[in-house]
Amino acid sequence: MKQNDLEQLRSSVTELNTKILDLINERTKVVQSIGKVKEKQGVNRYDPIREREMLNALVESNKGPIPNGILEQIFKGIFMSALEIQEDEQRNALLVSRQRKPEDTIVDVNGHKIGNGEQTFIFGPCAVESYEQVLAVAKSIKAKGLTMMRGGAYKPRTSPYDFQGLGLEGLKILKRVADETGLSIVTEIITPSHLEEALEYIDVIQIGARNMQNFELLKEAGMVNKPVLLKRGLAATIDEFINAAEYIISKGNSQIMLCERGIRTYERATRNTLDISAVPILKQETHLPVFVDVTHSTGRKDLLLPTAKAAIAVGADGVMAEVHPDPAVALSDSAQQMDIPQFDEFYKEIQRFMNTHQTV
Ligand SMILES: [Mn+2]
Repeated sequence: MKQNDLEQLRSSVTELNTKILDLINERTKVVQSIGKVKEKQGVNRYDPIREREMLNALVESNKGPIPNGILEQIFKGIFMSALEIQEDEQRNALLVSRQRKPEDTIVDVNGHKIGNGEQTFIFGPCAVESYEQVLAVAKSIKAKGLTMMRGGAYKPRTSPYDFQGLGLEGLKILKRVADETGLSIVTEIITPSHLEEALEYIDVIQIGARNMQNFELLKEAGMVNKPVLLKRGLAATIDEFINAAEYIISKGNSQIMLCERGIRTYERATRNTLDISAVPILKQETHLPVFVDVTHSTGRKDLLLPTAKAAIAVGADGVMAEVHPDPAVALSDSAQQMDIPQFDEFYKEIQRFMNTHQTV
């Protein structure tokens, strides 16, 4: 074969490649239109039966020389790519997605702005146990010039025989302390039926890890005019986490903060495994502020400070940790809560870290 012939053949291949490319793109456009129609009808975009029919038709009309097995492989690849494009579009179309809204969402809690580039700290006891207990922590928070406090009145616990929280009485204690100190209250609500009653006592609705896929609760939280702190489920993927936030925003409430709190892995050195890379991923994928809960992710007091530094270094909008005036007698999470002197030291070190590393 002469050199010229080879070049000619190669240029026909190049030409055919371009034709195939144009056809694949044309096909993709048609598939996108189908996707839009299906979306309106609310039907699933992936239709395996239709895919099988198309493959069979192709095999039937195959005149060769391409073997049927390879033909199927090629077309499965084409089908798959179209589906992936549709899935990407679906993800980018989410209301929480940064593609949809490039600007950061800034959550306003009684005038305190979260997500504006400065870090917010949320401290407080695991559970509300008494007025005196909450007040002691509140004073220590207030003394640091901070504005927010956490504390659980409803405690979803692993065992039904563990302390379940003071319920409404706990909310009243939180409200009393909030009124006396001016702090804003973040507290977990575990069922839609408690929500309305709780609203007058609290400033931020926390939806806990165990309730991240309690869709009724998410929808209800989406219908109220109150910021929501949504924690990542202990076995939830980032995609599932983002979709949980979508449940809230889809009902109208866009004042949402995400909180990474560790996920369950095989590792037992920590209570959960802090997925620190979730922070920049969530910041890229969504426009919502992102917190890291260093208490529940590590379950270890000696790791609170290093993980809080990591959270700030990696771009978190805030850090959450538990503080109890006397952790040894705490009714829940006693091993991992800081006492007040430890809290003072923790906060001093964190501030020192932030001053030496310009994080904004
Ligand atoms: Mn706790």
